[in-house]
Amino acid sequence: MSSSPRIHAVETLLVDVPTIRPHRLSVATMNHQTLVLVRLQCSDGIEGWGEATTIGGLAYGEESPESIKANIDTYIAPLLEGQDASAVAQQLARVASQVQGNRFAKCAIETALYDAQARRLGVPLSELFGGRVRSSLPIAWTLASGDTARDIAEAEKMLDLRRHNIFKLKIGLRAVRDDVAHVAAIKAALGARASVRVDANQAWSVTEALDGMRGLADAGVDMVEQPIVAHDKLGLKRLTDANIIPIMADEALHGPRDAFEVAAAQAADIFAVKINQSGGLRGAARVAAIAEAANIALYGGTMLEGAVGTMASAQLFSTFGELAWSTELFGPLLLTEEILQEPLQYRDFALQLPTTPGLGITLDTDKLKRLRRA
Ligand code: MUC
Ligand code: MG
Repeated sequence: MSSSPRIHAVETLLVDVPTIRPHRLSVATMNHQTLVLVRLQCSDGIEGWGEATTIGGLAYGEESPESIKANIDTYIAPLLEGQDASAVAQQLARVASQVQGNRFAKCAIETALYDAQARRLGVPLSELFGGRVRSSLPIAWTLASGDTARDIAEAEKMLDLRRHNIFKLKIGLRAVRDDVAHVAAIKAALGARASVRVDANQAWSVTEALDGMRGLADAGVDMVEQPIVAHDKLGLKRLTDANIIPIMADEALHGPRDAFEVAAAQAADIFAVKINQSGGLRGAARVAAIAEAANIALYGGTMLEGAVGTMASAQLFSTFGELAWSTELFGPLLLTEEILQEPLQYRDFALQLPTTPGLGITLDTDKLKRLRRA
């Protein structure tokens, strides 16, 4: 009788990768992304990888890359080392019982455990979440240079390459009127060739949002993401009820509890499902299930993860029956360094899903050695 595989070691790496251009959000301008990678080594020789990212240090969420690493190293890894690697749910319950909050750190750990287990079973990770209903995922690109002409040129390039025909514009740094003019100029240039959406990352008041939404709807924009502060769910409901343009909840959703509250109030038309923000793959699956039950449409969101978190998200999103608003799993394309032996396959406006076991990717460990923080 073979004994169960044990978790030998949980290692965390901070990897700083420059972006291809400054990425301007209302909360931060990113010139690099920090990947928190988790490498889980097991007694049967199987390895699992997980990842957490956030945006702009502590500008976007309550966990920083450094806090994620410190909390995994100090509190989570000791709970897992020596435990049965194949009993994933038990290990996650152990972590949940001892660690409050820390959703991003938990996501990285959960991904690594499921990656290892799926590799052990010889199946793609999506099989552990019910199996995939699609083999590729449409991918939006975020235009966030802050410059209208540069954004139009970037969008035209993406259309020519057949890489993206859905564009999300980051707004909220300028006056509402100026933002609307910027977005309207881009939509006018792209016309029916592209879907244009905006993300204000909580920058507006309810009044500003109502004003902005009217201008954006008139300009032919398809949806507005998280226009107001995350905790104001009644405000979000007011915007949704105004029925001017579809409203998507992003930062308002920190896992299933928030999803239930927003869904019960019918405070959004669309949910951006994010694995990090939901506290992991299972949390994200529950957010999606709540949305489906409430007849709220789904969008596969990103925390601008690198290849590991992007593929973890893709494996999960491939199991969603309905994904009406597509996904934005473009994170690795925003980075200047490739950390995989074989890059992810983006073509025909979609990310192609691998069929190999686990996440379906192989890390370039020599490259990681060079890029990781000392
Ligand atoms: C967000 O708020 O959606 C997603 C795309 C992007 O550029 O930033 C992220 C975060
Ligand atoms: Mg967003």
